[in-house]
Amino acid sequence: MSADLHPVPDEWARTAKIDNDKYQEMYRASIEDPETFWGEQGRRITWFRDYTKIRDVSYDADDLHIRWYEDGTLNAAYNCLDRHLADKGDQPAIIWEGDEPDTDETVTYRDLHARVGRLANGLKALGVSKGDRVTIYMPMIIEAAVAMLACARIGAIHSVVFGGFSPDSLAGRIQDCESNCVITADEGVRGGRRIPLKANTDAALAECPGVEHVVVVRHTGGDVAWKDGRDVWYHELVEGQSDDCPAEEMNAEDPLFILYTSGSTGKPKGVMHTTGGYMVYTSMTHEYVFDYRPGDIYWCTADVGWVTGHSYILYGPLANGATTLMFEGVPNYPDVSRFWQVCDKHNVQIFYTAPTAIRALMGAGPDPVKKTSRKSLRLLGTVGEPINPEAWNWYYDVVGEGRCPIVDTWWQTETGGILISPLPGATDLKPGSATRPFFGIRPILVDEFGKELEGAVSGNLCITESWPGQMRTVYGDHERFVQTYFSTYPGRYFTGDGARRDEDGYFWITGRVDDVINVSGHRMGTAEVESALVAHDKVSEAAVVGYPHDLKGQGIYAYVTLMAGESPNDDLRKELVQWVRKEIGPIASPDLIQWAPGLPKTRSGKIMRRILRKIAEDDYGSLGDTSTLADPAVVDDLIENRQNRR
Ligand code: 6R9
Repeated sequence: MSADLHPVPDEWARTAKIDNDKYQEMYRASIEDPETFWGEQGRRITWFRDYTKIRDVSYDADDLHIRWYEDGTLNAAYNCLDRHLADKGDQPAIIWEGDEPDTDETVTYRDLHARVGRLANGLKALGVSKGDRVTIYMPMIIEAAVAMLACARIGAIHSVVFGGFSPDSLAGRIQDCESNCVITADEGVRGGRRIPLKANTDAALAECPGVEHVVVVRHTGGDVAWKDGRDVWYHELVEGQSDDCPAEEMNAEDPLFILYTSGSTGKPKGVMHTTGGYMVYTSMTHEYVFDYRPGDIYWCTADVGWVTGHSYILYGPLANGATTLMFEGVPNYPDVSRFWQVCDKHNVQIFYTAPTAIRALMGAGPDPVKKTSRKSLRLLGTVGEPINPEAWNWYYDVVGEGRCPIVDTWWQTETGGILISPLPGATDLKPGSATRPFFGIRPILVDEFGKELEGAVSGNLCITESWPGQMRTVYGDHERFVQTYFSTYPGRYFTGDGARRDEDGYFWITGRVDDVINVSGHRMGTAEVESALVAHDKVSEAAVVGYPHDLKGQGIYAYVTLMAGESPNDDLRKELVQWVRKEIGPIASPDLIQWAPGLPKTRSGKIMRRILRKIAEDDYGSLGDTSTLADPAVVDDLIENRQNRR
């Protein structure tokens, strides 16, 4: 047995919902007879009208369609709320912990049901109805969850935009899905700093004439501008509304939400998820991957603006009648013990966070962790990017004191839920490996020609069969859906990730193989940062690549060519960083800018990113084939002048 293998602890194998025998048996059943398997699993949620059809899927580019439970009807909010009222009405549904340590609030299932009902009726009073797109631009407060569920209740499609995005990014997302209603707050607060959400919304809406209503939560009480007739306070909208709002009967394949995510080309795409399959899949993965047991306090530290927040703060946990903790703040405010203090304060059993947070906290040493108890913790999880074994071991030894298994969960906005992950009672752990596929998931590795590779090998990660939580289309652009995911390797879903499979069949995700950078677990398309840079009037050309970054996993490295007559200087460098923050948001800020008099291009004018990546990684020895370069001197210059990166 290899030294860094952590076998399933006996107690876990005995008490968990799924042990290894059960995993093997269920996995086999899910692959051999998916109809029966998913037909049974579909019953874990409540249907208004039962389904008779289970799946109808074709990955064929000419007729690409993905349908699950297509003649069933249900409502996502009903599944998250109403069905728990009889036996869990008084149980906490959401525990909210504010940015300041002395602020918190607990909402029971009964309270949450009532609050969702009132807002749903309020939205209806504004004229929002089934199929409308509602943009939600909110801090991590209970009203964000209420807003999502209120949309689901009336059949409106929510599009949550992360509060860290700029007015321009928000505007682009509002325009793309033609939202007519925005729900926001006066301000957000994170780590003691205020974020002007309403002011950002106002700026965005200057470019979005189609928005008729802006619902504003009073959160900090900060001053805001007001547009009469368009803006309405949340508390005034819900005042006098009935708690009771009948849940709209939705078809399984009616859209539940759109969530924008960066791709390797162009503007972000609106990943569209539908109702039935998504609810089945998030509820099932939440129960089994986290071995959720009634009464557990479960905490996922993501923001609801990302898919992890959608599936594993909100829909999965609430569908299971769990208690989910929602945290407004950041890991290092007021100090770097905050995560563990919150675990102690609320008696958290299951804790799910991102490797970037673990690396940052690891940098502060073990003492801030050790001064907290963490006795309640039973299981730890990670998501968003590969976790390096060093960080894994620190998480395991220092945070979990060697007592808590770690589930390293691999998945994507597109997949809706977790596809590759250990199950804590079934899977022996290896630090840095996402291990084995979840039920019904068939991952394969292919070479660049699409040939399936066998055995212990590295390749491009594809999934051959559909699963209920899979995205259905790119909103408004089905062709882009087909092109992006099903054309590189016809007949398969291509993830954009590379992976290695070891001799035990375990998967090790190595990272993106396309032009997407993973910065602190957040996806950023290089093309997006490039187009922001070239929009600056002193920039003539820009190329952006990722490079290894100790805390963020990957950092953003920009090569910038200035307009003729402009000369590089540090003020301009700062100005460009600010510019990108303003154009996209702080998460897109370049970490390093290198002035580049020219960019390496092929004779047909394509930028050779492979070479730029190597220079950014300080790996000049192996630039690979440079024979197609139009002007090899450009590369020598970039290597020589790499010191002027900052
Ligand atoms: C859920 C989420 C998806 C991309 C994905 C991959 C990376 C996510 C990972 C992981 C290694 C893990 N990723 N989880 N890489 N190990 N456990 O993060 O969705 O924001 O769409 O990002 O993140 O590269 O393709 P999303």
